[in-house]
Amino acid sequence: MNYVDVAQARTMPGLRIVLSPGGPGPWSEAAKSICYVKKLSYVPVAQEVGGANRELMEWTAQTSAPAVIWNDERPRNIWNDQLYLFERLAPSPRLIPEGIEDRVAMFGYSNEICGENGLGWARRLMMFQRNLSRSDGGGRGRALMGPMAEKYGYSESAAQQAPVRVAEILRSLARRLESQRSSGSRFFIGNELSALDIYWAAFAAMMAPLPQEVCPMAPGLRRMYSDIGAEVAAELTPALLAHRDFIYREYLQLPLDF
Ligand SMILES: N[C@@H](CCC(=O)N[C@@H](CS)C(=O)NCC(=O)O)C(=O)O
Repeated sequence: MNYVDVAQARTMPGLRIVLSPGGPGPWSEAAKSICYVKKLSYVPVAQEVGGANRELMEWTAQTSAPAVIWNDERPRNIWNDQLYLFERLAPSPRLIPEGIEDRVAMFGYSNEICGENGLGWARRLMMFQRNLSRSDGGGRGRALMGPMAEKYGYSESAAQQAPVRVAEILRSLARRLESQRSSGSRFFIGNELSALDIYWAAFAAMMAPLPQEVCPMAPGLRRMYSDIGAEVAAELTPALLAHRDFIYREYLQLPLDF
């Protein structure tokens, strides 16, 4: 991935996406995957993971990735805003279902994965807890994790609750997939690919990263993503992982490149 820096990106027109380099950040990977499916080209811009990101703050009024900027329009910093923009710029293939019931379900489940207090959020709290409670103080990880833990709502009690939340969401996704399968669909919603399938595929990395050949990660990051505990492991069913594999195999780009 050839990143430009924020200062340079601000002078450019078109679609620019600020991404976290170095690993499969699930929100970033989902945005990249949606662009891939829609054949939307964009300029990748580097965020500094855990850093101050002052120029990004000036540009987008926040410091997380992904941030999506189209021409002079307001920056889109949240997954659903980003999805609406991508859908507008490239309506085909449609990733937001047309029928209202399907649309409500798609956004509801996607919010459970991507939204505040959702699966990605809660998994991250679990990672902070593991890291911050290490007997060696977490080493280099701690310098990175400390500021991020604060930014993303870490507290000991929130972290205690996190595996329960992750497990609950996985259970619900697995039930949905099973009922779709029994009515003859291979997708979470209706009979075609929606953004929900892509969100699931991207966020599954936070529990079971794809093999190193297609998802090259630093060993520490891979360990952190894979260290899910018994409660979450019990709900991460073979069917959920098979669905992740199906979506990557049929629709997305491998190997991943960050
Ligand atoms: N704002 C995004 C979520 C983005 C997000 O949480 N990004 C994290 C990914 S772990 C990030 O940028 N972390 C690195 C940092 O904050 O420096 C959304 O709601 O769609």
